[in-house]
Amino acid sequence: MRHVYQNIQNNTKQLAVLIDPDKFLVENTVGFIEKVNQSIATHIFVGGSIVDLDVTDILVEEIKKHTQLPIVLFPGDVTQITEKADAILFLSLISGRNPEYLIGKHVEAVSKLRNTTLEVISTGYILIESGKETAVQQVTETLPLERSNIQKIVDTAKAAQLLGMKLIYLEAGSGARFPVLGTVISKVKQETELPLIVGGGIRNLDQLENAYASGADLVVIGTAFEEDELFFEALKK
Ligand code: 1GP
Repeated sequence: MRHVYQNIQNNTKQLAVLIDPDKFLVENTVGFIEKVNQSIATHIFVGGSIVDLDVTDILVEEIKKHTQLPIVLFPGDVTQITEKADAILFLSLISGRNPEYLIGKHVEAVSKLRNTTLEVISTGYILIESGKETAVQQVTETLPLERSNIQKIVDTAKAAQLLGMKLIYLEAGSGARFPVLGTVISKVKQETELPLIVGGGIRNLDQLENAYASGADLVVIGTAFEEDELFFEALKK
C-alpha cells in the first residue's frame, strides 16, 4: 500500500506530470520517464478526455517498469481504469450539472474497482473558465464556472468538503489559455481544509511558483511537457 492520499496531504509543492495516453506513444516511455525521474516531479498522472480502449493499461504497465513515482489515474472515462496504477482520482465534476459525471460513471466504475487494490481518492473536480472551450467541457457537456465568480468557486469547493470528498482539483482544462487565478486558489485554500490540486495551462516556472505561493499543494502539468520536453531542464532536482 503506497498511501498516496496521505502523502499528498502531508506535503507541499508537489508536481504531477500528466500523460495523456491518447497523445503519447508507448515507445517513447523510457526516454520521457527518465526525464520525469530526474525532475522535481512527485507523481505521474495518467488520463485523458478521449482514450482508446486498453491503451491506458498498456501504458501504465510500461511506465511502472521505469519509475518509483506513484502512478495516479486521472480518468476521463471508466474504460481508463487499470489495476496496474497505484491510485485513482475518483472525480466528481461538481462545477457541472451533468448527472453522468456527478455520480453515473462512478456507479459504473464500481464493478471494475472491486477487483483492484487501487487507492480510491474522492475528488471534487471543479472546471473553471479559461479563455477557450476545453476538451473536458466538450466531452462532459458542462459549463465551467466563471473565473471571476470567486464566491461560487469557493462555495462549490466547500460543498465538496461537506459532502466528505478528500481533495479539491481546480481545473482550467488541458491547454487552457489562462491557468486558474492565484486569487481563486488562495481563497479556496483559505476556506477549505482539503489538499488542493491545480492544473490546466501552466507552462512556465513563474506560473508554477505562483500556483504554489497561492496555496496549491500539487500542480498538474501536461501540455507544456508534450510540446517541449526541454521544460524538464528547468525543473531538474
Ligand atoms: C489537465 O490539469 C491538467 O487536466 C493539465 O493541463 O495540459 O494544460 O498542463 P495542461
